[in-house]
Amino acid sequence: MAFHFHLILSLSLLTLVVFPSKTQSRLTQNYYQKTCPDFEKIVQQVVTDKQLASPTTAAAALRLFFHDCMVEGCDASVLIASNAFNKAERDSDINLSLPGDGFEVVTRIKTALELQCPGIVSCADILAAATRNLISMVGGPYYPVRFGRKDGFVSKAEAVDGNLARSNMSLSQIINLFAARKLNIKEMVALTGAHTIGFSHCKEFSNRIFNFSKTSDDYDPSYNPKYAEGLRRLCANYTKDPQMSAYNDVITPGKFDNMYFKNLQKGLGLLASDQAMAVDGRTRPLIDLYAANQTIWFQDFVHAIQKVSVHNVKTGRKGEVRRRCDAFNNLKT
Ligand code: HEM
Ligand SMILES: *[C@@H]1O[C@H](CO)[C@@H](O)[C@H](O)[C@H]1NC(C)=O
Ligand SMILES: *[C@@H]1O[C@H](CO)[C@@H](O)[C@H](O)[C@H]1NC(C)=O
Ligand SMILES: *[C@@H]1O[C@H](CO)[C@@H](O)[C@H](O)[C@H]1NC(C)=O
Ligand SMILES: *[C@@H]1O[C@H](CO)[C@@H](O)[C@H](O)[C@H]1NC(C)=O
Ligand SMILES: CC(=O)N[C@H]1CO[C@H](CO)[C@@H](O)[C@@H]1O
Repeated sequence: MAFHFHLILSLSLLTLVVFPSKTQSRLTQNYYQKTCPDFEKIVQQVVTDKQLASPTTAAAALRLFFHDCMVEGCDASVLIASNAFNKAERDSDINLSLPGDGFEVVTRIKTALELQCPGIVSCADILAAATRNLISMVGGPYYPVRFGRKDGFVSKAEAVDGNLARSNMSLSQIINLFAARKLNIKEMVALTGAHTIGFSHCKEFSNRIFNFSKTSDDYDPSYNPKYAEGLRRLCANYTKDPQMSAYNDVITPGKFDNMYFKNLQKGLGLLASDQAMAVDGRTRPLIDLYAANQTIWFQDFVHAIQKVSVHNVKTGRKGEVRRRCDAFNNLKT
């Protein structure tokens, strides 16, 4: 009897020891149920108002969230503002194009939540929740998100380079970057379907539309000719006006649908990195699959974005709940 009891005790101790070491297991869907019961309601209200007033918000938040998770994990490190002592992530060269709407929607949600349940909800959870709600608001799938992320203590501009894909990288380089985050080729393609919304600045694809072959002022022949001509007109003044941008998905720019993949099949992929996926044998079958069946893409996108959204999250004392999303609580850095 005593022996039996002892065995059960050590078994349960074993489970106690084994499971909590997986940080992710501490995230739960109802994390704020007792401490901030209106959390999801407030997120939804603010997000709806903001998206209706500024339809560019959904794409802005999604890109911001992805960038946050790829550098230091999903810990709101991308939201920290630089100061005299620290050049933060968001001021790295690649982040200069991160749009203000993404930051602003998080700030608004944080302000509303601090009135209702001060010091409870992390900025990292706000960004994860807002992104999920915005994706579904523009036509994408709604998926469960687990909460309990803490905000990180580190945000360095120099940590960004090499962790995020650039449109001028080769497909192999991009595949390796995703692989370094344990994201395989299928997950990479499914995630990049995010380019079904939002836009890109002309300089991100100007080399494809002006002087492509260096010997004459032509465009990348993998573009659909009418599309290339349109882009050349749109971006004619881009060096004088660096804000000039084009929709990532020229057919249904504001809708989260599988048009991005159908576009790639027709030479309507905006970035060189987009078009490369339609040509390369490692990715083309997936482009064709997702172009043919949006349901399958949604399933794969949900799997992949859920994986991204728990990437390297901080829990317990490895992070804090920031009072404001753009500054560490302890201002000494
Ligand atoms: C495959 C590698 C990827 C490359 C090379 C890439 C590159 C880019 C570039 C250059 C832009 C335009 C930025 C600008 O000019 O403002 C952009 C926009 C965007 N990217 Fe990606 N991206 C990649 C994957 C992803 C992934 C995985 C996601 C999300 C899951 C994502 C979400 C977005 C969104 C939503 C926009 C539009 C932002 C807006 O309209 O404000 N991208 N991307
Ligand atoms: C891509 O462009 C960036 C910035 O324009 C440049 O610094 C980098 O060297 C380029 N990378 C490749 C692989 O060509
Ligand atoms: C393309 O090349 C021509 C001459 O080779 C030059 O005059 C022109 O400025 C170039 N255009 C761009 C956008 O670089
Ligand atoms: C480019 O600039 C010229 C002269 O400043 C102007 O006439 C033209 O409308 C501009 N084009 C675009 C697409 O903004
Ligand atoms: C898409 O795939 C789903 C799941 O495999 C299947 O049930 C559905 O019939 C497919 N739809 C089309 C249009 O092929
Ligand atoms: C959105 C955002 O914070 N953008 C910043 C990017 O970097 C420039 C230059 O450092 C800042 O002025 C922007 O505020």
